[in-house]
Amino acid sequence: MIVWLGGALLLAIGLLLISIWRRGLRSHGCAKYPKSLPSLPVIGSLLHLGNHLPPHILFSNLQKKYGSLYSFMMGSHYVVVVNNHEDAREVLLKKGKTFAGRPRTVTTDILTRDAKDIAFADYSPTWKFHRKMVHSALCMFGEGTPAIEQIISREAASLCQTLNTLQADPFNMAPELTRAVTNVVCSLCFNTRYSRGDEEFESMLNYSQGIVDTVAKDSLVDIFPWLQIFPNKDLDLLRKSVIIRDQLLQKKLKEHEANFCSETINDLLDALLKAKLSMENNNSNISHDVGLTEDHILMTVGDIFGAGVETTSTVLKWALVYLLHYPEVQKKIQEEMDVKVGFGRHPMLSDRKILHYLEATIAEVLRIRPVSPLLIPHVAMKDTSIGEYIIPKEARVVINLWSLHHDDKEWVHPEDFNPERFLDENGQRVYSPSQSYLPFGAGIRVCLGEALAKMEIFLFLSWILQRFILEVPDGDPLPDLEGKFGVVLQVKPFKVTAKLRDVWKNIDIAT
Ligand code: STR
Repeated sequence: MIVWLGGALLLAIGLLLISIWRRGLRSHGCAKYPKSLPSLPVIGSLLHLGNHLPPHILFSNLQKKYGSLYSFMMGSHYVVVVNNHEDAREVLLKKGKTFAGRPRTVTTDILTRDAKDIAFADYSPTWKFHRKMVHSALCMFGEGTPAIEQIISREAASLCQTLNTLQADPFNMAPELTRAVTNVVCSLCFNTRYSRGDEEFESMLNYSQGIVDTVAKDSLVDIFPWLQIFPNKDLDLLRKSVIIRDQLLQKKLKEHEANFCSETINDLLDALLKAKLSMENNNSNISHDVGLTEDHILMTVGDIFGAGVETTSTVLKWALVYLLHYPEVQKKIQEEMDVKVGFGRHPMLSDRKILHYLEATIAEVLRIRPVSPLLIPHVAMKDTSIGEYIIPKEARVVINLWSLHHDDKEWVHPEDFNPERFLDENGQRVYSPSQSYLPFGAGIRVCLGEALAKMEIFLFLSWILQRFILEVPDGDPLPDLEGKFGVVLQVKPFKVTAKLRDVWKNIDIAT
C-alpha cells in the first residue's frame, strides 16, 4: 500500500514538474509564444477543454481569459487558435504558403485513403498539381457556362414541383433540398441525376450522414491515435460508410472509363480522367513526380461530391431556419422579387445584380452560421510567427471563423440576423462591410466551390421564395438556432409548411 502511494506521489510530482517545465518553455526568454492554457503531459489541455460547449463557442469564450490568439496542447499536438481577422488574414493570405499544411488524423485518413484528396491532404507538389487540375475542371463546368445555370434551374423547378405536391402539409424539407443539391453535383461529376425515392440516393444520404457524424471533429481517436486499438462505434460507422461510398465511386469510375472518349468530355470525372491520361502519355516526368493515381481521382471526386452536397444543403437549411424566425425578411425578399422579376419568368443568375436584398440575406446567413466555423485546421510548415508571436513548425492553427463573424468590434449586435448590414443606405449590396468576414476561407486553401455554391444558393432560394411562403407549422416550436457541431455546423431537423402564393394558383409553377 505504502509503496503504491509513494509511487503515485512520485508520478504526480513528476507530472507537475514536466508541466511547469513545458509551460516555462513556451513563455520564457525574449521569444514570445501565444498565451497557453494549462496543460499536462500526455493529455495536454484536455481538462480545460472538456466543456459541454461546442468547440467554436468554447474557443470564442476562452478569449476573455487568454486574449484573441492563444494556444493549448491537444494530446501531444501544439494548437494555436486565431480569433481575430488580422491574425486570420496573416495566416491565410500573407503567409498562406507557410501555413498551407494539414494535420493527418485517424478519421480523415480513413475517409481519404491516407490524404489522397484535396481538402485534407498536406501541402506537397502532388497536392498543388492536383488542386490546379480540379480547379480547371471545375471552371470548365462552373461559373460562366450556361450549362450550370440550366442544371440548377432544372433541379429548382423539380424541387418546386415536389413542394407543390406536399402543399401546406408540414414536412421536413431537408431531404428534398439535399436531393436537389445532390443532383446538381451529380450532373457535374457524373452526368446523371436521381429521382425521388431512388435507392442509390437513399443509400448516399445514409453514408454521407455517417461520415459527417464521425469525421474530423477532434474526437478522442484523432487526438490519441493509439485509442484505435479499442472498440469504437464512431470509427466502425465511419469505416462502414466509407466502404459504401467507395463502392459507389468505384462504380462511377468504371462506367466512365468504359465509355471514355477524349473528344467528348461530359462531366468532371471525364475531365479528371483526361487530365490523368494526358499526363501519363506525356513522357515528361510530371506524372512520375506528382504520382496521381486512381485513388487520387476517386478521393477527389469523393471530396467534390461530399463538399458539394453537405455544405450547400446546410446553408440552404440555415437560410430556411432564419426565414422562419424572421418572416419580415422573407416578405422583403418577396417584395423585391415581385417588383424586379415578377411572375412571368423564373429567376436567373443575371438577377443577382438586382436582387440586392436576397443577396444580402444570403451573405448574412453565411456570416451568422458559417458552415465550417473552425475551417479545416492548418499546419505551420516551418518556424514562423503570427503578429508578434512565435509559431513553431508543426503547430496546428485553428481559424475560429465563428469569432471573426461574431466579433462585436466589427459587427453591430452580431447575434442579430440583419441582412441590412450588407446593404448601403440606398439598398445596394455592400460587398465588404467588415474585413472580419471569410465564409469560404481565403488564400491557397480557399474553398474551390465558392462560385458554384453561390449560384446554387441564389437560384434555389429565389425559385422557392418566388412561389412559396414558408411557415412554421401550427403548434410547432421555432427551429433550433444552435445547430450541431461537426465537420460542418449541422441544422437540427425541423418541419415547415410551403404554401403556394396566391398569384401562382393558375400558373404552371415549373415555368
Ligand atoms: C462530407 C461527407 C462526405 O461524404 C465527404 C466529405 C469530404 C469533403 C468534406 C465534406 C465531407 C464536409 C465539408 C468539407 C469537405 C471538404 C471541404 C468542406 C470539410 C466530410 C469544408 O471545409 C466545409
